[in-house]
Amino acid sequence: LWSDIATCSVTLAMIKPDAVMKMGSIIEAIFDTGFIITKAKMVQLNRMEAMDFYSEHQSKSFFTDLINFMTSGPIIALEVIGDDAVSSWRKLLGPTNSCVARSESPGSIRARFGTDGTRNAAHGSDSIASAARELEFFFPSSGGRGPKNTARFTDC
Ligand code: RTP
Ligand code: MG
Repeated sequence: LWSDIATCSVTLAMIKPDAVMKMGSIIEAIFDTGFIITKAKMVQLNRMEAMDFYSEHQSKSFFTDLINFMTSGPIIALEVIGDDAVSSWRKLLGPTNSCVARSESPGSIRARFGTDGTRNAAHGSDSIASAARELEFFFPSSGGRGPKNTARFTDC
């Protein structure tokens, strides 16, 4: 049971536009590593939404490239739970740059499914506070229109 693992926690994983066609392999890697997916949503971000999500990077030289990339097609947002989810998901992701990932962490998601420093297949929250903000961004507690998500994973 997940309740036996004191550090069971939650993070926001995202499959980026370059890797949506490889979602099957990425989701398989998520389960093979022992995570559980508790929410999932495919959406295409508009520029305002992408700039809001990545607002911490607005002054960076790569910001425009990042926003162009992140709005170029649909993404898949995932709520992922597991043992120390924030850091263990980022470990599975590998280094930010997929070229670096292929030399330093060959089995990682970014090594296997990403292309370069921008097109790097997937995202992971970088702290527990970021995870809370990013999960609220994609899965607002108010819910919006449509069926309410009443699924409960009570063994975590
Ligand atoms: P992420 O937030 O997407 O999980 O990635 P990260 O923490 O590993 O890297 P971060 O520094 O937060 O950068 C966010 C995303 O911006 C793009 N990027 N491009 N060309 C560049 O130098 C560069 N640096 C970062 C990547 O898509 C990166 O994941
Ligand atoms: Mg980041």
